[in-house]
Formats: sequence, structure tokens, C-alpha cells
Amino acid sequence: MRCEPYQLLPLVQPPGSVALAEDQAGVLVGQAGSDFQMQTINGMQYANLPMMIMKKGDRVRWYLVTIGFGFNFHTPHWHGNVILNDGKRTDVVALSPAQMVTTDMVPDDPGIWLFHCHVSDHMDGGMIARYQVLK
Ligand SMILES: [Cu+2]
Repeated sequence: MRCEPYQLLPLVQPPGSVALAEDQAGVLVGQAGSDFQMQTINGMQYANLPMMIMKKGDRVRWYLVTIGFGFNFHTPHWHGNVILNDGKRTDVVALSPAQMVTTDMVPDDPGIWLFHCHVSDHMDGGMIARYQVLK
């Protein structure tokens, strides 16, 4: 089964076509009073990051880091599989601004799964990717 990437939302426009300005918190927002914010994973939005592919039973190491402006707390979350983080088996971790987390996964559930930030505004802003576990 193959899943197509999410459709780009109308808010997403070619780079350079959106006028940006800093709000009071120093966050870059679209002008014209919108709450436009670009939230990315490795610079890509809305599941357009190239598919991250692994095999069932692989030892996968995830390097997570936050870089950016303003409110930069994130909660990366994996659908379908769990990670081992600080001795805890979980499917979500918390990242503070400029923090790095290294965590390990041995995927046991094949398929195409979402990997996204669980902060609602960040999901809305495009902080969504996919990964694939092959049998
Ligand atoms: Cu986030």
C-alpha cells in the first residue's frame, strides 16, 4: 500500500512570496494579520520530507534537535512503533529549545506511519513527516 503526501494547504506558498515579520515574541509570522507559521521537520512540511525507510527489526537511531525562533518546544511523536528513551518505552518525547535528544527504535510494525510534533499549532503548521517500516 502506498500513501500519497498530504495536500499542500493554501497557506503554503512558494518561498519568498510570503511577507514575514516578527511578532512580539520574536516569532516570524506572515503579514496581513494571519497566524501563518511554518513548522518543519528537516525543512519540509506536511509529509513532503522524503520517506524515511527502515526494516522491521532494524536498530534505528533518531537524532532530534530543535532549531528556530520563539516558542520552540516540541513533542515528536511516532505512530505505529515505540522508542526506548531514557529507559522508558514510549512513542513521544519532549524537546526544549536548542535541546538534542538521541533515541532508539527497533520497529516491529511494518507500514507507513506518521511522525509528527504533537503540539497542535505545529501539526497545523506542517510539522508532519512519514516513515516506512518494511517487512
Ligand atoms: Cu513542535
